[in-house]
Amino acid sequence: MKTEILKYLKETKEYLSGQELCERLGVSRTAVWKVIRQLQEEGYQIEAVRNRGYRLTTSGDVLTEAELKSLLHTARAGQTLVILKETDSTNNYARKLADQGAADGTLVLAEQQTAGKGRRGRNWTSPSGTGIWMSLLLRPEFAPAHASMLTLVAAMAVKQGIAEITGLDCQIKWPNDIVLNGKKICGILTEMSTEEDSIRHVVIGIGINVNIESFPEELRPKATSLLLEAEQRFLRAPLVEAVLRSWETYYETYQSTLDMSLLKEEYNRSLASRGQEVKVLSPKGDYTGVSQGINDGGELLVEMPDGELREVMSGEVSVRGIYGYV
Ligand code: BT5
Repeated sequence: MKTEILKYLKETKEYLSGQELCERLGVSRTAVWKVIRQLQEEGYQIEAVRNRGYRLTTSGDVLTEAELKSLLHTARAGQTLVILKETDSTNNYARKLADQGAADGTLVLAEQQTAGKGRRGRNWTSPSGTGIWMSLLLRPEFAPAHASMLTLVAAMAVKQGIAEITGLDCQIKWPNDIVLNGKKICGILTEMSTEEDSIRHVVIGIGINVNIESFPEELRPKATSLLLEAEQRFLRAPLVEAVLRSWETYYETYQSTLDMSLLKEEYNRSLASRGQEVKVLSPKGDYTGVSQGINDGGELLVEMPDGELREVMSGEVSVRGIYGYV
């Protein structure tokens, strides 16, 4: 009922009478009033005027189930929602839910992470209320070998979602970062659980710095937020909605070929390093070459000085720009 009331309030510019709400929903005035109170407590500014009814004056930056459900247009992604005040890592939480049988498309979101994870044991700074810290659970039918490319697909969705909501044109730093003006605005961590030759589940963790005002000293040279770049605050829920909607479109395309063949052109247009010198930090020795974009398998093609084209897999290496982080 909360979701429906919120929807009606958003659709109605003028006052929505309590009587009308009761009739539409078939509930008592007290029941409606209780829900309005709950919404106010969650941060919505709702005017209640005698003989006229209720009016939503502003939508605060509310990240609740009712808010997201009132916005979502997806078939699966986010149709089951778990929203937490605090957790160690939404990826860990989603994995636990997966082990308990949670459905494909389940989305876990937290206001704050106390031990947000990056790749290879690194940390992800996730302060309260200022970012999107979320994990999407997938139960794909395809073989484990195809899962690494999901990070690239998710990166495209984040870039597109940010563009739609903020107008900002981000770039992708292969394989898992979204960057804006040379600094990291989003990181993606894809984790998979397999059984013999099949996928049990995949968790795609996405961290987007939305309204973060400042970063710890050591992150300042390479991290940024939408607020810092646009000098404006953004509501998180519409951004979550836009990212999930884009995700479904790109994921559908991906699933039709199970590689990047239909997506790579667009991906490469967004690639921060394209045509630039990059340093590949590999366990077998570092080397430098020119980034030529990804291939159908999602590997980064790096052209060596002698013209040899090396295919770089995401699992084994780090890629750095020659003149800085990107
Ligand atoms: C990543 O790792 O970029 C993956 C980050 C994934 C975070 C999401 S949030 C929801 C979900 N739940 C989780 O627990 N994780 C996922 P990596 O490429 O290894 O980058 C990590 C590095 O980025 C760190 O070592 C820092 O240098 C830097 N960093 C940490 N927090 C940052 C932030 N908020 N913004 C920008 N850079 C950050």
